Amino acid sequence: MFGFLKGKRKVRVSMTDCADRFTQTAEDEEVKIGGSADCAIKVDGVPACLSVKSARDGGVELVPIGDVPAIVNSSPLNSSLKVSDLFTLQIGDRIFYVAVSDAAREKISGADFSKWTVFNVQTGRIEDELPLELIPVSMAKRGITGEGMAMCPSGLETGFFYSDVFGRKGSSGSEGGSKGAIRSAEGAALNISPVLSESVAPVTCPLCWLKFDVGDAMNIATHESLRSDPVLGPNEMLRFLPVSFSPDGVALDPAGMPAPDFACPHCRKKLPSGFFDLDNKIFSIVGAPSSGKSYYLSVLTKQLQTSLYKNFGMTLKDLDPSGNMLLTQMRNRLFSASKPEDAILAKTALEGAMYERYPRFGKMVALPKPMTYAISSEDKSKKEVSIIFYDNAGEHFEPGLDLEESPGAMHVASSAAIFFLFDPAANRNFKKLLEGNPDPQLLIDGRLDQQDTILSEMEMRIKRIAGMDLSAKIDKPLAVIIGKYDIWKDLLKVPLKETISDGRLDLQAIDENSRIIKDFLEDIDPSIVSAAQSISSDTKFFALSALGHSPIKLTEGPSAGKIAPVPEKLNPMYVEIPTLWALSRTTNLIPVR
Ligand SMILES: Nc1nc2c(ncn2[C@@H]2O[C@H](COP(=O)(O)OP(=O)(O)O)[C@@H](O)[C@H]2O)c(=O)[nH]1
Ligand SMILES: [Mg+2]
Repeated sequence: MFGFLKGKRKVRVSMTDCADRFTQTAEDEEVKIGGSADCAIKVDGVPACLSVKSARDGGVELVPIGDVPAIVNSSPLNSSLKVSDLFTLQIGDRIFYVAVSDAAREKISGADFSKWTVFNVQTGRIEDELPLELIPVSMAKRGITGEGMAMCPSGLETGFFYSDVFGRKGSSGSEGGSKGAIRSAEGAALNISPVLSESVAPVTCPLCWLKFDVGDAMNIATHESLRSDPVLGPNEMLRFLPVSFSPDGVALDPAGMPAPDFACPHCRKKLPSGFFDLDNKIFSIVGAPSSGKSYYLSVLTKQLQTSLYKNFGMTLKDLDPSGNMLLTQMRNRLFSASKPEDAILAKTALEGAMYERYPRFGKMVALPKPMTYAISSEDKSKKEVSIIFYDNAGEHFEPGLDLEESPGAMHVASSAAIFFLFDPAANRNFKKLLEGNPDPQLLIDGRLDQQDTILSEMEMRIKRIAGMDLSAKIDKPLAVIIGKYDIWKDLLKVPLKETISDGRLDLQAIDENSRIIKDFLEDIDPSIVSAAQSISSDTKFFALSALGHSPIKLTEGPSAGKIAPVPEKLNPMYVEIPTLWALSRTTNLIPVR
């Protein structure tokens, strides 16, 4: 107490070792860091390196001691230096974070030292996220030299230069890399520590959902001698950053062959054709297992194509026939079947055919394949848009699945709009009201209804990834869809309005229908309504049916026991309306009234 009366204040210093997260704290008028006996904070095997004191005019001052300078905020400490409440410290090859305020201590204890973000100092582009000790191997594997790269534990913004910690191994560049540039631009005495900033004009990869700058996209070699990629393996063509181009601007691979296909610099997978020319929108379909996502998606692409053309004179084009193949097959199976057993769509298995393995943050994970379509208008003033869907296994939305190990549903965080497909056939209150209805799904017992949990889990994930407060609302459109409308349409006492007329989408009719469906759902299960409204400030409620009829339970043949649609009764209802609404919210393509 009254320490200031003596002219000197004590400083409380906490130093955390990045390797083992071990934290030492000492408090005194002067706290020395190093290996000698008078050091209150010990770093074995080195002499005393620096002393931490309170500065005369407030704040904290570092004073070098001994011959070998410590590196503070990525610069050798050659003379005394005033620091703010948190700084990085490197002594030999050991790295530390040092806090001299309670706020900084809290920040460090909240950081996740098991996960380091590797980023480009100048562009802010995040390259990787992985444990510290795996960084050099991962960088080498991906052909990144480390020049201009820095890293910090997840939760902190200030980090260490890669070259300071791991040396310049594998680097072919000179000293004049980004580090030098930053130093000369900002001056040696200023804060030159690598700070993670927001990336500039990034696009989101539709395959691994990481952001990158357009200029960082890789090209895919075409010359047969260039088969084998250091990351993707011997069967894939080399991914490279182009340095030469043909006269018409197409990148040339190292063997001089035109290489027009692009790959994401993170996962290195091929981007859909036209990716950089289009306005890309991810529409995420979220729903419990068996809520009807796969049937919905299969019917949607067909209905959307018809509706866009008939009502608005627009075309829906398959942008990626090989990537969309599974969905095309499902759709053909459903619409060309002549008997129920031929129309059954297989359950979407977690990590099954709808998924592919991608490198993400240094490990291989299974992510759902994107299905990409382009919508174009005859009106050339309207930019062509690509819409991207994924067919997830419902398990991917359930709580308890580790996001890092199984990030398969993380597209919700990058999406332009979210469709939450609510399954009335799995909801107890709905089932009570539907007693006597012959739909075989209503007789399936013992299924746990986790739909409200799935919705709140989705909210947590989106807000966590966006770094948002849980009480804040996202502003992207959220369509809450009560599916299987064929089963419950008689429960709705008020008729729904037509939402398309005279070549326009009637937003007022959509609003009115939304209110009718919301009020109805509120009576049956208010938890879904309140959860949905707390997620997005742009929530609307829809009703639709992919099949338009109740499927039947097969009693004989190899598919006995399975539930199958009846091909001649296929009669989709309102299937494309939420997509048209989401398009009207996120593009200028759809004429509205
Ligand atoms: N009554 C009715 N049943 C449907 C409809 N759409 C899908 N189903 C049934 O819902 C079940 C689950 O569908 P599926 O698309 O595999 O669900 P997913 O797990 O969410 O992909 C299947 O038995 C379908 O027959 C519909 O519009 N009406
Ligand atoms: Mg499915």
